[in-house]
Amino acid sequence: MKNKFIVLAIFALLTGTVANSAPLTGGVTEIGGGNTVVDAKTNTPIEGAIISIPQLGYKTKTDERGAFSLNATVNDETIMSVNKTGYRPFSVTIDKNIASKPLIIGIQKSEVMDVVIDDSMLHLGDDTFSSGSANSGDFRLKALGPTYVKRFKMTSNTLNCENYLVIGSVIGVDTLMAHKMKQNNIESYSSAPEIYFNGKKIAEIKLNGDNQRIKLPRSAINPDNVNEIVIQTGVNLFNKARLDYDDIEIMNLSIESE
Ligand SMILES: [Ca+2]
Ligand SMILES: [Ca+2]
Repeated sequence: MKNKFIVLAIFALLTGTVANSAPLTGGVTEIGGGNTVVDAKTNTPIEGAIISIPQLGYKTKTDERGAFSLNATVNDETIMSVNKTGYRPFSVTIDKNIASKPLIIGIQKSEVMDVVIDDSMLHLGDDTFSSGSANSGDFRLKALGPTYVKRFKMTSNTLNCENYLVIGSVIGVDTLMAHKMKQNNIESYSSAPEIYFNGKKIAEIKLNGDNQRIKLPRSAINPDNVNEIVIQTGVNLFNKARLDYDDIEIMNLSIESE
């Protein structure tokens, strides 16, 4: 019997059509080999892609066959990121179960108008959290504080497109919804992290997960000028004694225009 391989492939929708090839669309498929990074469109193996697990301080590279081994011990959910020049930053939340199986990862070529806002791991909060919080066992990076602010340029061409803020991965969000979805096991949930674009609130992050896409209102864009994204983490709604920010980790922020 052939082994089953979990295929992790997250693909953006390009003008309404799915830009990936058939073998990588399913959740589980049968493809030989170990961990591999391929081009999502052509299935060609990608050499020299950097695989990192920031919380473990782990980094490795794909060989000429696009193959890599994960010589890291993954227990709780953690974020794995794949970076390669010319491709969109990719990240995925993995756990012990996923990491123990061969991973086939399809990454997408970047488009001219893509803007990478941040490809590092960001920890928002105050470094205080209960052991039952989502992914608390994995937090290693020091918190930046409750707020992340980043300014970046957007061209006037973006006014002819649909523009999205893409969040590669989010872990540690302790909202009521995350609790209901069993992403944590604490009763004292927090308000949802909020996202602002040029001062206008555009979304709340209610759940942990990968590839969260938030549409940017066209009327709020400053064409050929500086634009600003602010992410404000939530507040524990049960801790009346002091302000307790929800500790969360975010990886890979970019703007994609389609
Ligand atoms: Ca906290
Ligand atoms: Ca948290």
